[in-house]
Amino acid sequence: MSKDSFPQLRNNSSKTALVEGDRSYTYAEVNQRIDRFASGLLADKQDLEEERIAFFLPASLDYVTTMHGVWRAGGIAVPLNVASAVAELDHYLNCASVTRLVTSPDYLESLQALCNDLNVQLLTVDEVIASEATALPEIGEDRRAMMLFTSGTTNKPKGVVSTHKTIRAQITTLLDAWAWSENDVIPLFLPLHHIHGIINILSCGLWAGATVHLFAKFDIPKITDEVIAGTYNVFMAVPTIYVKLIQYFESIDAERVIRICDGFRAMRLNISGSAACPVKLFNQWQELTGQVLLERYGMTEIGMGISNPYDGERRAGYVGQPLPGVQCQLFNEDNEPVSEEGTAGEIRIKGDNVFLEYWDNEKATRESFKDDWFCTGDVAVVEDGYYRIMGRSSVDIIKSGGYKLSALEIEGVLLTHEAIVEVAVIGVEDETWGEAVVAVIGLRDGASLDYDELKSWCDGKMSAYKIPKAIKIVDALPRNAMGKVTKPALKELL
Ligand code: MCA
Ligand code: AMP
Repeated sequence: MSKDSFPQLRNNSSKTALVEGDRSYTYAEVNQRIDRFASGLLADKQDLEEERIAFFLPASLDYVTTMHGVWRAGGIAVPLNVASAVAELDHYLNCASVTRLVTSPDYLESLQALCNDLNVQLLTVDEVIASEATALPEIGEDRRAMMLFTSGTTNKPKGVVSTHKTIRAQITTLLDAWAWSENDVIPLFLPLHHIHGIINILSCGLWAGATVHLFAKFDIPKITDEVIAGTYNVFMAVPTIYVKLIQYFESIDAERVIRICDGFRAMRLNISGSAACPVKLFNQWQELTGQVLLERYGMTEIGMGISNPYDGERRAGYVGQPLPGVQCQLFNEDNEPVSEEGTAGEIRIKGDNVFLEYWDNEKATRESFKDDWFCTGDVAVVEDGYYRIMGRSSVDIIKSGGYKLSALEIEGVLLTHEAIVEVAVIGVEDETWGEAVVAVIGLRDGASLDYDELKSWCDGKMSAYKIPKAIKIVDALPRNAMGKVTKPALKELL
């Protein structure tokens, strides 16, 4: 990243950048640690030349040090999901041809065997950090910077590669649109292998010179204590988090609920995104806290694309208008632009915010662009000047708790179970999770399967949020004349 990025870091400001538990770190401390980490990564090299350095770290000073250190040394940062199963990590490390994996001492033992198998060097942050910073390379804005894995309609997640320029565009448009300032204080409890946590919260916060409070998980009692104390003035989360907060309010005494809601009321901004925010939830949150949720729409490949306004009407059930610098156009099934309001079309996006490529997958990259527009697969309509997301064009994509899941990937794992001969995974509407994963299963003759048995079998084979929440055993899956499973028909079986 060029020298004018993350100005407070570069200026060694004495302001607090990060709070982690009872420790806090100034921009100057973080900056110097990043330089020493980048120097250690380089050792005797001038530039990492886009070497893929993965990291398996919860939200922490170490995470920030590693991400920025890789950027400054000219590598590609590959942040991994710390809730991943080993088989998933195997895919990420292999797909990205990762050479080094950085983690904390806590995870060394569980990652060592995998790293040995894949010939990946496993290191802790402290092992990498050099005693002194050395000269770091100039990194052009068009260089590759980060790879995030995203599920698609194919079996295995693909690596979405963004350049330094992509990341800058994704951050800077939000700084203006959401009026970030160095007075902001925000909690970060979302996972740090997705845009929402990485760009919208952590990177915007650090670029703006704000203070980011890091949590390894969504710890409701601790976070709401800070809300009561008036620590935060901005809050960003997926809809499931707001649902879980409301459920928490139902389990605590009324006095505490009032104090928490007052804490939210005093904030300057509450944002919801990553999945549709139901109108009921939007209204409940406003009644409880007085906050009118700002809903926005984004995707790993584009960062944020469409947002309700900071100043102006935030309309329930709508995601607003394209952000500055983001070109957005709806297209109908004949590939023609849709200009009139009220007609649905696929959202396609152009702009510096759009990713460069799917790693090592030229075919998928080519197929995801039409005439230089990135095709999101999301269908929307414009009504009275505001975009409304109507859903996805593929039934094989499920959004659960804000995570995008591939039904095919889950089916692929379930099919390796000895009792299962056929399976179809679908997303079923759910008040807490948005959609819940349900598997419709056909069994081998004479076999039986109960849910708890399948759930524990899935443990370790996939991240917990991918494990079906319910199963339905059927004699045969419904198929159309072509022999293809008809997923919409499955929902009627449930
Ligand atoms: C967890 N559980 C679930 C799910 N997830 N059950 C059903 N569906 C799910 N999706 C179960 C676990 O199996 C466990 O069950 C119990 O809930 C507690 O699990 P835990 O992981 O502790 O849950 P949690 O901490 O309450 O997690 C909920 C969460 C999390 C905090 C909302 O899902 C989350 O962080 N989601 C955000 C993901 C995100 O950042 N997405 C952004 C990507 P048991 O007790 O039986 O074991 S999208 C993006 O970046 C784009 C660009 C965008 O637009 O933002
Ligand atoms: P991901 O691939 O995890 O980045 O997820 C991106 C997808 O999340 C988008 O393609 C949309 O389907 C969905 N999404 C993000 N924000 C919203 C929103 N506000 N409303 C509805 N869907 C959303």
